[in-house]
Parts: sequence; C-alpha cells; structure tokens
Amino acid sequence: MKTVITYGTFDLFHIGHVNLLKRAKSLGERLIVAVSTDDFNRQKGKTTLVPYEHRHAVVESCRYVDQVISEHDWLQKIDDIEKYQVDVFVMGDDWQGKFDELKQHCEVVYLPRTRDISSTAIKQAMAVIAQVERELR
Ligand code: C2G
Repeated sequence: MKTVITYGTFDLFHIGHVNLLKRAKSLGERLIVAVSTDDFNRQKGKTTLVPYEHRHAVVESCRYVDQVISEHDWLQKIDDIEKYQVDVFVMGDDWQGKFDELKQHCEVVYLPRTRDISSTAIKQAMAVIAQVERELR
C-alpha cells in the first residue's frame, strides 16, 4: 500500500492544512501525519494556542488522514520512513529543499503552500481584536 507521510504543528487547523493533507493523500493510498508535540514545538521556537492532544484529535478527524503519530524531534523522520514503509514524504514548499536528504529513503515532494492563510496570521489577528476590545472597554 503506497504510503505518504507529512509532518507539522497544525495549530488552529485551517484550509491551508486541509489543502496540504488532501493533496498529500492523493499521492498514495495511506496518509500518515506526524503532529509536533508541545515540547518539540518549543524546540522549534514555535508557540501554539492549541495543545498537542487537541491538535492530534483534529488532524485525526480529517477525512484524508489514515493515521496520526507524534513528532517529537527533528531526527525521527528516517526511522518513521523505515518503520511505516513510507513511499512519499510530503511538505509544503516553505520547506523546499530542507529535507532533500530523505531522497535516499523515499520520494520527496514539496507542495505549494496555500496563499494568504497561516496559523501565525490568525494568532496575530486574534491579538489585534483582543487589544481593540480592551481599548473599547
Ligand atoms: N501549509 C500550507 N499552507 C499554509 C500553511 C501551512 O501548505 N497556508 C503546510 C506547511 O507547508 C506544512 C503543513 O501545512 O507542510 C503544516 O504546517 P505547520 O503546522 O506550520 O507545520 P510546521 O510548523 O512548518 O512544522 O518537521 C517538520 C515540521 O514539524 C513542520
């Protein structure tokens, strides 16, 4: 069974994530998603609003996803590729070239990001709204 894997934080799940997972699934028959743990996100220097348990459950509920595992460090990808017999590794092209070393183990595909949406932008918008509400009080 042709297996695809992708990795990410998936904070504030949005259409950019859906598009990525939909296109990743279309490259095979089984899609595995490794969701970054809260500890690993701290290593990545990334703050998240949604805790890992919820991000895991939200991604697992997506129709394109067959299995969710945890991403706990940068170095697990090769082990995952071997363990799950992965055929295709997929990431958005904001990571273009960053994982080319995995080409020794499986196909590596970078997909165009969905424009004009990101978890960071959503968080920034939420912060502005909260500031305006404080000032209106
Ligand atoms: N993405 C996208 N379009 C967007 C936003 C995100 O295609 N508008 C893609 C990203 O390119 C990535 C996936 O959705 O492939 C998940 O994005 P993030 O949750 O931001 O993942 P990131 O923090 O980049 O973690 O080891 C890899 C890292 O864990 C990736």
